[in-house]
Amino acid sequence: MNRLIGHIDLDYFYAQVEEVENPALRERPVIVCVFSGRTEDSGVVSTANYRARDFGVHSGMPIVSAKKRLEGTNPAIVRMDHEKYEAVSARIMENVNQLVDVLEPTGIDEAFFDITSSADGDYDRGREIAESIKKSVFESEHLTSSIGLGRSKVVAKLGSDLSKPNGLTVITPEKTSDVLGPLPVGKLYGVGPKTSASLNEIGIKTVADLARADPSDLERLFGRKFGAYLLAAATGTDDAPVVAGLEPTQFSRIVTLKEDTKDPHEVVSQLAPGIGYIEAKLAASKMSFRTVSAIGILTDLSTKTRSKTFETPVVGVSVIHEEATVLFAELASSAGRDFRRAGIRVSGLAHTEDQSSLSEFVGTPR
Ligand code: DGT
Ligand code: CA
Ligand code: CA
Repeated sequence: MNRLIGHIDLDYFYAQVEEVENPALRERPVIVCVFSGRTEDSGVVSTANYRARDFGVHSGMPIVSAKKRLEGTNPAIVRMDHEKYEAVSARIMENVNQLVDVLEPTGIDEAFFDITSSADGDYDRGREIAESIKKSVFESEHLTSSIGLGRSKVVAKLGSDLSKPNGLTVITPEKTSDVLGPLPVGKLYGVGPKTSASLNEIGIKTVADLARADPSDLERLFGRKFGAYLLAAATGTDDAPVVAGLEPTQFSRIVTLKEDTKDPHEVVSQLAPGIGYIEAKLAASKMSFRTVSAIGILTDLSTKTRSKTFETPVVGVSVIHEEATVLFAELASSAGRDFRRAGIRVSGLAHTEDQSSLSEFVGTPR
């Protein structure tokens, strides 16, 4: 199956958080500053909104220089409040974690995610999921973000950068070399100014140049491991997995049906391997679930979902088979169309070990 790896990066993060808190700032250049305290203005710009960037202000610039560039523009100079941004970041990560298969936060305002399974390997479906992530972050925190979607972490990261701000770049496997090829090598994740300069010296300027480089040349210059990485990065074939940084909150599987159908028994029988996959995930992570959802993607490509939530956590999947048939029958009668794709999701996950320790705890007199 095609891998669908995403990278989300929040736009001008600290400054945007300040704008959300104080919307009047949107009309002005905003610089978020780290004051060193030596003199009134000593310190650096942590980040700036895009209005301030138009005047050449950027992260890491001395506050004095930024102020000079912004003379006469009525700039807002805001003191950095790291705890505030951490709190917003934590809420966003929790939120996005619920919309993807696996989330790997890699910084205060960015994370990789894997949606291969939720999207059933399909890039149109992947685009919809990415749009729903952007929408959810905007609706919950009023922040815009940029997302890249592609076959590898390197491609995804590059994509989020290409679309900034408030963008979505979907780079399908077929388009990968066309999109990456013309870019300078320095755009690749893990290729810093030093590596870039060494590559340029041997005539490798673009990603396309790097993709056709002689592997033994790269190995000689950069060592076996990094040499191989560079080649994989340039061809979009790096297979580094997205490693869960947050507990999963759901497991899901969506399949494309062999034929469009309304028959719930047929749908569930084709979903059997998917339910097996969910069973394996639950067992491997020792988790129970509370909610089963049936997801139907109809012939007009609209998505309908129906869920059942149990009073107590459920271990094992026999109940999924039973409930799925009921839920798909309900979906079919209300939808009026055939299903083209169908999926199962379990959510409300909890560690089964926590439950046993909880019941022991409850049984202990206090
Ligand atoms: P973007 O992603 O280009 O729209 O803008 P930012 O501001 O989100 O940039 P990013 O993603 O590189 O960094 C995320 C946050 O990290 C940023 O809002 C502030 C902080 N940050 C980035 N670079 C620096 C720096 O050089 N110094 C300090 N103190 N903080 C920084
Ligand atoms: Ca950012
Ligand atoms: Ca970032």
